[in-house]
Amino acid sequence: MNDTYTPPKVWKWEAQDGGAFTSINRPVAGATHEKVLPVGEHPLQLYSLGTPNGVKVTVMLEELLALGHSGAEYDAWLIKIGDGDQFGSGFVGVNPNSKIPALMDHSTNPPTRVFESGAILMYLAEKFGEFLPTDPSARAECLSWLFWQMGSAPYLGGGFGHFYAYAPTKIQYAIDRFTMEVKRQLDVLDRQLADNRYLCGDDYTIADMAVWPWYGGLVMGWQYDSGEFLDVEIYTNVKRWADETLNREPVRRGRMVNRVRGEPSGQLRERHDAGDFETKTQDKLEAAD
Ligand SMILES: N[C@@H](CCC(=O)N[C@@H](CS)C(=O)NCC(=O)O)C(=O)O
Repeated sequence: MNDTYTPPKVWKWEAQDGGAFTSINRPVAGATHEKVLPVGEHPLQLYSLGTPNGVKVTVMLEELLALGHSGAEYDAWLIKIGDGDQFGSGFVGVNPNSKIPALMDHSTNPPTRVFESGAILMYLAEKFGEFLPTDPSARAECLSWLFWQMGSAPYLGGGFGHFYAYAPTKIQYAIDRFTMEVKRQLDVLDRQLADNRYLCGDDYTIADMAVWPWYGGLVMGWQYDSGEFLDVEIYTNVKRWADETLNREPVRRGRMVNRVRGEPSGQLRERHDAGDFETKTQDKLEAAD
């Protein structure tokens, strides 16, 4: 146990401890620099990065396009959060909270801004009438799981992931606390998915889109190199659902958009056209250089 720190009376923003993200963490909001956001030709302009929160939205857009909703065509611009792009004035205008994903819908007059991935999923679901049941009870169940994700994932990312993978020192108290909670959350999902094909029943919904990038990714062993530590193999129903979801073609496509890690052939850093999946992946761009 580290018991050498006594908090001062008033916390001050001083030298940081060298953990991941220290260069972008600040105790104040607002823009740090002037930067106008680019706007492409499609009605929907997404400013994002291929993290679990970003993937939720690109999967939704690819699912809508796969159903034939041409109004869901979008430009996906890359926001490099490690470089502080989220603090540019244009981005802050779309999301005052300075976090990806952020969406502008230019098909409305005036254009509509939407931030928070759960709000973006709901906005798109209502706009296109897909992936969110209209029956009040089924809708309540779907929104319950959607908001479960919004409330739970910060314990996974900001709690477990931060202290297990990113913090400069391993603090057993913090790792124990958040591991306990993440395993409890996985058990919540495992029990729900024991009796349901998808989170809210037989149909794939925005709840699955929100939960899968975080908890599906965890049981796939993609998050924090923590699969063995969390013994993810025991959550067999979550694994079955995660595999089935990954087999959806729009999910595979959505995962590639704004992705900057992994195989170059799986990275479509910016997407402006459906054809970009064939011609603009990172392997092809690098070969053309
Ligand atoms: N609750 C937000 C969380 C968004 C979020 O945490 N985004 C992270 C990347 S996954 C981010 O932009 N971080 C940049 C920063 O904190 O400065 C949502 O679901 O949209």
